[in-house]
Amino acid sequence: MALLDILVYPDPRLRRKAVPVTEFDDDLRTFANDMAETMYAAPGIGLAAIQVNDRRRVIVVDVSENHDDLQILVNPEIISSDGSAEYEEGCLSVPGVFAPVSRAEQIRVKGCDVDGSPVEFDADGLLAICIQHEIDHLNGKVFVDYLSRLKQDRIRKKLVKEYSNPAEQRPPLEDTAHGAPL
Ligand code: GNR
Ligand code: NI
Repeated sequence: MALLDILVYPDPRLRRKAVPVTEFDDDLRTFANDMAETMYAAPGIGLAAIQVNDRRRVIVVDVSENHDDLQILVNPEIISSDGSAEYEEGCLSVPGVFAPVSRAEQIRVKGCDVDGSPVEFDADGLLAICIQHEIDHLNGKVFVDYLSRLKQDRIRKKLVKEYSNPAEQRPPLEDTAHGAPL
């Protein structure tokens, strides 16, 4: 088990599009378990691989109070959605920032488990919000993208200052072992 470093907005690596998983091997299982450990330690209710600088389409979610309802979803997709609901969102990659975001209220999710077996289920409530938030990450999207430009500018400035991570000081983009070229 290992804790992974979480990228902080506006790190450009959060903008990369994740690639479908094709190899359901021990490395994937270890990585997914490390993601879950990282999510629980943060603590958070979800985590997308892109946030820990890995390009695979993998998310982990657990919206339970007792941390006993972990779901690891590989290549997740929303195949239908209904209604809309607003919720005060936060993100481990945007620490200390919370803002209302409107999303679908109910979704049907399709994907695989960590062994590559197909899964399909309905989600609503916080689970539906969290899965939409995580799939956004896999597509290079962060919840602040739904806010006004003014709010985005304020958040960017605050986090650049707090985490002193202006683009010039960061290492160049590099591909992870499983990342496809940009
Ligand atoms: O821990 C998290 N809480 C949260 C609260 C409201 C809406 C979405 C989330 S997901 C977030 C963890 C995270 O950043 N996942 O990408
Ligand atoms: Ni997030």
